[in-house]
Amino acid sequence: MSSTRSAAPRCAALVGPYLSGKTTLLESLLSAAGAVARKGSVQDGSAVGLTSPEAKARKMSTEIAVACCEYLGDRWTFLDCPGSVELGAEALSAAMVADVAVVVCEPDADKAMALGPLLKRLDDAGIPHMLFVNKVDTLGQDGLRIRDLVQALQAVSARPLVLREVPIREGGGVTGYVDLVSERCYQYKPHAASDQVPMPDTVREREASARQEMLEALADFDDELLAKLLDEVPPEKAEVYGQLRKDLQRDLIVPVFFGSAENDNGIRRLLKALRHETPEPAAAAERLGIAEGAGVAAQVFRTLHAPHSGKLSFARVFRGTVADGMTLAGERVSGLYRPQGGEQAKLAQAGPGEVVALGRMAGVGTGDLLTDTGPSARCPAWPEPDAPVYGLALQAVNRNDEVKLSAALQKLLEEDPGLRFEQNADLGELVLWGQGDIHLQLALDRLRGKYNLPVRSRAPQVAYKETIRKGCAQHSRFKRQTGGHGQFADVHVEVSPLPRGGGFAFSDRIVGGAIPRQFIPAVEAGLREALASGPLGFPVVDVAVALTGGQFHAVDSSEQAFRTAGRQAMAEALPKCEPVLLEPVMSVAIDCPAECTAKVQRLVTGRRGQLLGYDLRPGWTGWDEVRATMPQAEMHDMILELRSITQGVGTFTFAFDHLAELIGRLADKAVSQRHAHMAAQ
Ligand SMILES: Nc1nc2c(ncn2[C@@H]2O[C@H](COP(=O)(O)OP(=O)(O)O)[C@@H](O)[C@H]2O)c(=O)[nH]1
Ligand SMILES: [Mg+2]
Repeated sequence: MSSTRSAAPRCAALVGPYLSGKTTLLESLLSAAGAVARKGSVQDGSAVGLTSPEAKARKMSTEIAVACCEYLGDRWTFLDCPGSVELGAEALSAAMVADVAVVVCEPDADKAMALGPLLKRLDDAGIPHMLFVNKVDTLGQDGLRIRDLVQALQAVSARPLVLREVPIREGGGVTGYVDLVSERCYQYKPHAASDQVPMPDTVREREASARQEMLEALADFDDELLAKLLDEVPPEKAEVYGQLRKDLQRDLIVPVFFGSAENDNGIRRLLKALRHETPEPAAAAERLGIAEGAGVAAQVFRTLHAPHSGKLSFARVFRGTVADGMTLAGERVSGLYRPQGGEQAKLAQAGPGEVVALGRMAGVGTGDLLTDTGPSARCPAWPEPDAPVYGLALQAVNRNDEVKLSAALQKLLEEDPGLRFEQNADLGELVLWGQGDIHLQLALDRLRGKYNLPVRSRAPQVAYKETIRKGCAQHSRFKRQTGGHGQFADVHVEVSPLPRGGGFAFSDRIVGGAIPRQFIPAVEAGLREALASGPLGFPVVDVAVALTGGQFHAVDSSEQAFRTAGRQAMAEALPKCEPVLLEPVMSVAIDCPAECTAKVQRLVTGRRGQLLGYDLRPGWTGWDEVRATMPQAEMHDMILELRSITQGVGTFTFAFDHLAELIGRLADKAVSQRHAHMAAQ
């Protein structure tokens, strides 16, 4: 099939759940292609896919790793992606620029649900993808049948899954496979290419029915093939390959392969399928909205601040030739590299299809399309980061690192657009937001490791407020005699509660000049100052104050004195007005697979939430959206529980809704924590 040979290097992203074996698969692919002499391992941190100190320390992928190889004369770039749901944005970025995504999964039907959101994202973006069921070495003789797994996975895929090979199972488990197009039969050999063997009689029937299913799936998208099947005319192999290629390219079908990355089984089969069926880079370019034409176009999919080389923008070239020193997006390319795992080899130039790292492009960000004719422009198809669901309050261990901290956070945000930070002035807190604890701990590790900035983190404070339940009249006098002239101000106020959301209202009911006009704004300012921290220690809201009377002294009264009197009046009045704590309540929409809806509802009520109802999640088949209101105090670690009851796929969005009175044990606890916090300041 030389017609499928491509001069331009093609690119496959390895995506799928954490621990499914992507990094091991990369190692196996590189080893089958002869690009590594000896297979590295995840356990000892020697795998090519573990590039950063954080990844090596955790023995898990924490960012996209790039690795190139050549197989049967074709050049390939593999992008090994993190599998953690918290780092999903990174995986999607890689898939965006790839020609095909290989979704790696485990042979476990109970874990099928975990693949749903990833498959949907790939479909939404129109990214061709195939499934690789890894770890078939763990299937015993009576273990799960691949066809049952495919059926379970079909429930979470909008596109038909098309089995491309059937397993041969003998003795202990899967020992080989029959390729359903060539109908050749292969026997696995440990860490080596499989041997072709005669087809055992035991699989003949299964092979024929699986092949028929495959052809019928293809015929759904091609009338000519359908006509042949109806007439029982066997299609040519070349035609079948052609259909497979065409349907994969248009993301109409999801071919399914299997094997064992650990034992290097099924790897050459996968490589050959990639070779024959992966679309040309032009298809990805079209998907990204890159028009054909002259000039350079490269799409940035990752940004890294590397300790030695400085900022690196990882990009795939789709048009023209990128050269070191040229001007791209109005900036000079200062260093052009071919990434290979954690290493960068210097390059003079790179052409269409290649994945490169561009040095020191200060104004360029992930998602930008770079051309040699204008400024960088964000790719319109580029996915927006998911809304954050987990926050941690940060504090530099060394106080004088505060300025360095915000500069380093800016860099982290450039590397990871899914992070946000928020300066909460009321609470004096810097809160880092992201997708979960792994995501944020990773950011903190980078602050410590790369920027030498040790930081402490804790759960963010809840923005409690307080108000009053009843009113009172208050007379306060401020009088001081110090040496020369003294200070004097006397005020009568009436304090009363306002409805929720009322804020603060001041009215002036002074008659007959009991307090001269010019001092009244000072009284109001003093009253307002006292609202910053009420008797419970929180900002006071929903209070009205009327200034009803007072006295002044011709010499000793001043704006300052009336301001102090106002503040004092408020401080003295509030404790008499039955202060009560108000807690922020959020409106929340929780998305989950429908089989988890009941559990999610229990999660909501278990966290003092009020269920408002649930509906189908718009645009998602088999998913619900549960609507509720929930106290902010209950939401800090909610994502952890939500993930644990939804195989990691549940998610939510939230927004402030209202303040609600909080009394009893929880209120007492919040107040005593606040007082302890204030005492420690
Ligand atoms: N039995 C078996 N284990 C595997 C296979 N592939 C990977 N593993 C193991 O699964 C674990 C996770 O592998 P890794 O490649 O890091 O998964 P990733 O998170 O998808 O990158 C490691 O302990 C691997 O040794 C396989 O084919 N068979
Ligand atoms: Mg990995």
